[in-house]
Amino acid sequence: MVDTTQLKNELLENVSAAQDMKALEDVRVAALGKKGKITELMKSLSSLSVEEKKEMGKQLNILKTEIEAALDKQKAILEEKELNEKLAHEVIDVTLPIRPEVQGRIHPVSKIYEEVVAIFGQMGFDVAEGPDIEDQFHNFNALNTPANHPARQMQDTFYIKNLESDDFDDSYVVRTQTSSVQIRTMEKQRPPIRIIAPGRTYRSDYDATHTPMFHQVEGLVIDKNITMAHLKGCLYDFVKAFFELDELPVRYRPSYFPFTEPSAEMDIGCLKTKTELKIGAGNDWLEILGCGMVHPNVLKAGGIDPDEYQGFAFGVGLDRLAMLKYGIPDLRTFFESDVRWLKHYGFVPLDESSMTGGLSNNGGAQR
Ligand code: 2NM
Repeated sequence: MVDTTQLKNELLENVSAAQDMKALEDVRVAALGKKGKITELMKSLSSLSVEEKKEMGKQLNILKTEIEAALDKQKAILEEKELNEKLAHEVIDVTLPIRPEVQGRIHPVSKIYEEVVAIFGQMGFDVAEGPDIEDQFHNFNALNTPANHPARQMQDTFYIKNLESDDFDDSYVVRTQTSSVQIRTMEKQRPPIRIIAPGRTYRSDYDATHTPMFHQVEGLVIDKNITMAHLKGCLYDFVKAFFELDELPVRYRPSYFPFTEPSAEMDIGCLKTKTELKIGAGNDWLEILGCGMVHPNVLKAGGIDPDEYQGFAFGVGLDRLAMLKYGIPDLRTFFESDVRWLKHYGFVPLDESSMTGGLSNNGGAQR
């Protein structure tokens, strides 16, 4: 019978001497591979007596387990070493000066975001934010969107399983609109309320004008004696400021949203030719946003008495505004991170959007 102690010490030494993955693999093969030392010993068991076979087999199994454990431990050490070396190599010095040929640009959506915040900011609106992942109460129920409403069907909404519950009603969603932020604001703030909620929203949709993630701004005003006239005045001022026009024809068409009553869609006057879209002139109309008077059920869900307070709300797509204002034909290109696209459609940093200093910096002349 062979004494395995010496073999064990020898193998353990080899394991800890292995300084990279390749060397460690060689040690493993030499011990446990087809022709490895432990494997060979196991094969030789058949020539031993029954008693010896039992004793030796036991020793070899223990040895095998010990060597495997040592190999695993050394593997973890080497992996961490490799990762640290890689991280040290790939470190980026963010204080280095930029290379002029790769100067960063402001994405058109960020630009539009700044413009919209600047306009509503001057009208006295605060910016409110909320989570991208919402519970169904804030995304649907509180917005007067009952369980059987088409907007809740699987093809539109991305659901996220609640790990603490198998009940589908407890699933989370990635918000389909930012109205959930308005509900959260009503819950914690008493009227008067005047907020806009800009941010990312998500729906299962994909073509030239729809992407699964897109950007919205929704606005909410709640006070005593708020009427549709306030809504119209506010939104008229907004579109004129946004398109940087003194005159802009608008019209409202009746529409339906579960969270507003009455609901409307706002169109702006434009001229559509084969090659161009000119906003502010001509006999065509372009749909620009949805709006309405906040439904009493929504006020109630937010803890506000609809007999005492009224409100108006609106929602507008930031990506769509960017496409219209800066003439970008395909929405999908917004999210492809192509630096050539960004160089063409992006904006030079540091040109801030403000109502006094120029909203879009001469309609994009400084791109
Ligand atoms: C829209 C159109 C109409 C809206 C309603 C609310 C809330 F929370 F107050 F009920 N927020 N946003 C609204 C109303 C959104 O998007 C097209």
